Amino acid sequence: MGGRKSVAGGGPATLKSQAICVSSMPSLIDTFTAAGQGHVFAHLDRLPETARQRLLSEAAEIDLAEIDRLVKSLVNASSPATVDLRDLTPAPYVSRPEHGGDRSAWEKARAVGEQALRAGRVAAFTVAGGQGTRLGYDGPKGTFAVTPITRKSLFQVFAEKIRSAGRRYGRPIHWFIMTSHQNHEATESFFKENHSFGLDAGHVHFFRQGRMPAVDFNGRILLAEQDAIAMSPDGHGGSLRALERSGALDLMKSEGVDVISYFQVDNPLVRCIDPAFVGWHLLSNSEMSSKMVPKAYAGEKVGHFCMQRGRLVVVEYSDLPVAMQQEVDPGTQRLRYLAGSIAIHMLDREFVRRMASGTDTALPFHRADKKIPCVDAAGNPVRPAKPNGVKFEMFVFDALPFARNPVVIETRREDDFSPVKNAEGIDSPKTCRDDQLRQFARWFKAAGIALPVDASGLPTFALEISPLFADDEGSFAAAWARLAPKPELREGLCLA
Ligand code: UD2
Repeated sequence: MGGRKSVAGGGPATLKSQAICVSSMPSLIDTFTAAGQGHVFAHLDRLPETARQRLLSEAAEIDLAEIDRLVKSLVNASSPATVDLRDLTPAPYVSRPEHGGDRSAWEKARAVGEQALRAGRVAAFTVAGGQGTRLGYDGPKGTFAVTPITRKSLFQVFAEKIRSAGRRYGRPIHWFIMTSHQNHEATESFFKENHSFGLDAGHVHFFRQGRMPAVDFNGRILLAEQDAIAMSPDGHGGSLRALERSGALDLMKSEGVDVISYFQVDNPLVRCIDPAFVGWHLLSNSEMSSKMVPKAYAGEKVGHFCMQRGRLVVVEYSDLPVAMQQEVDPGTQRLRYLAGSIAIHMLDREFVRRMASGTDTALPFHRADKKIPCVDAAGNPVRPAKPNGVKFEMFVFDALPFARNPVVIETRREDDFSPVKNAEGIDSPKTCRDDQLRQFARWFKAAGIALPVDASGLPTFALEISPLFADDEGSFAAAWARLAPKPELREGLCLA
């Protein structure tokens, strides 16, 4: 197949980094000064040459016109732009068969998805640029160990699911991984050390997402150090322009890939490759499709799928008034805004290109007030105790209103969603481990073997099933049936 970009020596493939052109120093400084951001170079004269170059190259990354626009609309405005909550109604979605959905339509979708997979049209895409601050884990989040017995990392779980799907459909699946400046090298090294977890390294592609400078509450760009701008990742919405800028879309095109299966790095339960989802996306002639789960409780921290003046939108939990989050539908007696977004999407390749071009289709930026370590005008470090500035981020779900025929399908939470976000409590390593164990027990049960479980379905002993052994109920039943002799069902059982 033509056009593959892999690193010589069989290492994982790195796509283009964002092209940075350091313009001549005086003109860059003049431009910043004219934009009221000249203080960025206040310490330049005192810096050694390498530090000067570093600062200049960071400055050259910044689109000053964009920052000016964001400062005017989100920071300085007397009433900063807020999320538009007018005319919202709950979005329709395709129900699962067990909730009244049309079983034959689901079967057809699955068949269409499988055909696309056999034709090599689908790539996996993980957004892994986030910082894992809430988890308190120092390192790329994808390297965090999650499985109950063998302590596989998130990345390894995804790799094995992708390998397994590639085997099943007779076509190796390309996997694109978006990193950030903070974790790019560490992520690549992790894959190299682990030989890409058995995947062909030429099918694993890394690229960095873009960055945005943070500003203070007067719109002045903050310096992290005398020689460094306070830059942070531009949000998972930045993935659309990073896919384009890195050459990933061109690579997909040359490989015949036109469907991108998008998921977050924090969710090991995700069905990285779900034929029915691919099928619904293709049958709907959709440019962007999403999975929903019925919210577990009113205040669950997920986005809400809504319709707004004929367009599909996601309103984040932090933006939807509590009264609306709690509203009950009198007909069904369920939450009115029931459809929760779990950040699993299917994207059409050329839709991503259109969104990335930014003409008429730019994703909005959101403002996040944060405590941002920085240096003051004299160059002394400041470690703020309360928010001292603003970061700008894009959200991928803001692309939905621009998409043709977006479709939302229901999925089973227990088979698609158990993220690791917090060190303890909800969405923690413990809840995620238990959810994996419950899934294994359900697969055994469906194959006719009752493991001892508690009232919540949690097995009384820990075990593990590799995605290479089975990745759903059906494949488990088949793999278990082939197994001879059968292993003893006991603590520590690993099926690989
Ligand atoms: C996200 C969704 C929420 C729900 C939830 C499900 C937003 C704003 N909210 O909440 O509606 O769907 O997920 O789990 O998205 N990331 C990057 N680069 C960045 C920022 C984030 O790659 O600049 C990745 C990050 O590595 C992670 C994902 O995006 O995989 C989610 O980021 P988050 O943890 O900030 O999102 P969260 O949990 O607030």
